[in-house]
Amino acid sequence: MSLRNILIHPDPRLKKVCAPLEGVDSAVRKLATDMLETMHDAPGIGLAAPQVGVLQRLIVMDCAKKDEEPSPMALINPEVTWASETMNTYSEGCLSIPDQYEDVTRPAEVRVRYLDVDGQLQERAFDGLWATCVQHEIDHLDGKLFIDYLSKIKRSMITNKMKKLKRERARL
Ligand code: GNR
Ligand code: NI
Repeated sequence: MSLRNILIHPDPRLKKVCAPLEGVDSAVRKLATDMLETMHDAPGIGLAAPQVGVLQRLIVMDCAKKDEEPSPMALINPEVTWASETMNTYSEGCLSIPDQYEDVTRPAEVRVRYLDVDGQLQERAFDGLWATCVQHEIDHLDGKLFIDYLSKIKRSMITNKMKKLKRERARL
């Protein structure tokens, strides 16, 4: 297990459309394990491979509440196959945009098809925080961040804050 460095917005790698994985091998399983460890350490409830600089379609999540059993998941080449018409608004954050939270409205329920770490095709329904999180993570694979749902003015304010944060971190 090893922690990976999380990229901070703005970074050109966070804007790329990621490539599908051709199969599931030990390198993919190692990446998934490292990403889960990095996500828990952050701490966060989800993480997408491009956030650690890997431009491949892999996401990890664990949206279990503190009083629930942990339920870590890794999803390879995830695709939304159905989205509810009912929408849900959540105050979203992102490990690549630290300490910034804004309301985002998305479908309340989705079905997602993906490969698990054993290379088995799976399809699962997500609701509540899980539904928000899986859509936020799949957006990362298409180079999309939650701030892309905000007004231009809010987005540029947040981007400027992140540029400042990166300058300060670089000076240390
Ligand atoms: O840790 C995270 N929390 C979160 C809260 C509301 C909606 C989405 C998220 S995902 C985020 C981790 C992250 O940046 N994943 O890409
Ligand atoms: Ni994110």
